[in-house]
Amino acid sequence: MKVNELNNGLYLGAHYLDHAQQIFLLEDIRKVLSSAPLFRALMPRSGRPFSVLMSNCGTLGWVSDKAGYRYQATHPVTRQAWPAMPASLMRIWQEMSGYGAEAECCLINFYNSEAKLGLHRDNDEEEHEAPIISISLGDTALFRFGGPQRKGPTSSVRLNSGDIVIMGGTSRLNYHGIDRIYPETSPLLKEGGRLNLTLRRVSKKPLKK
Ligand code: MD3
Ligand code: FE
Repeated sequence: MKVNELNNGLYLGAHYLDHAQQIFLLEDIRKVLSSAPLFRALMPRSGRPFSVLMSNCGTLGWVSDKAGYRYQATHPVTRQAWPAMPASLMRIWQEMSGYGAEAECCLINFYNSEAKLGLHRDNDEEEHEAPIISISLGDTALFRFGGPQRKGPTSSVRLNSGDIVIMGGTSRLNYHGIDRIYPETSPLLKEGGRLNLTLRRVSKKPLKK
């Protein structure tokens, strides 16, 4: 696999997962979603719904509602603990993060052909030393990334099914978003659309004794 540095600490590994690996991972994600269904999060204050549907697995999940953004241990609708992180995702984190502790959260984003995610930074984690790792499944997305300031210049790249993105170093807190989904560009999801998985460390590593 060739890994390309797009920006300081921002890496793209095209075709990280082959088709068979994508099918196995998708099976694991379907199991997660059968007990922790996708929900529609609301933006803080305005209460406007995200066009992206979300769920999580791991010990913590990212949620958003009128009260704000946060990580919490339970699904906002079912009130149950999030399903455990599948071994397939733990392996990817171990292989690619270079971080000496487990990921605590996998945020699952589902995009239908109309969904987008506006330019934002991921800053709700306590730990910024760990990278964020993204895996794309299904239809191709147009990913836009910039720098530490909202108004700075941006570049765009297409993310295809099976691609991995690693956001570490100085890119960890940079602005990014998804401008569009290209319908019918992947046969992986029968219903169409795109799943994005982001692996995250939320809390600081316990100090070594
Ligand atoms: C660059 N997700 O869930 S993943 C998100 O495709 C999110 O669903 C997008 O942004 C998606 O927060 C993009 C790639 C990504 C994730 C986090 C980053 C890129 C990043 C953090 C810093 C810089
Ligand atoms: Fe993000």
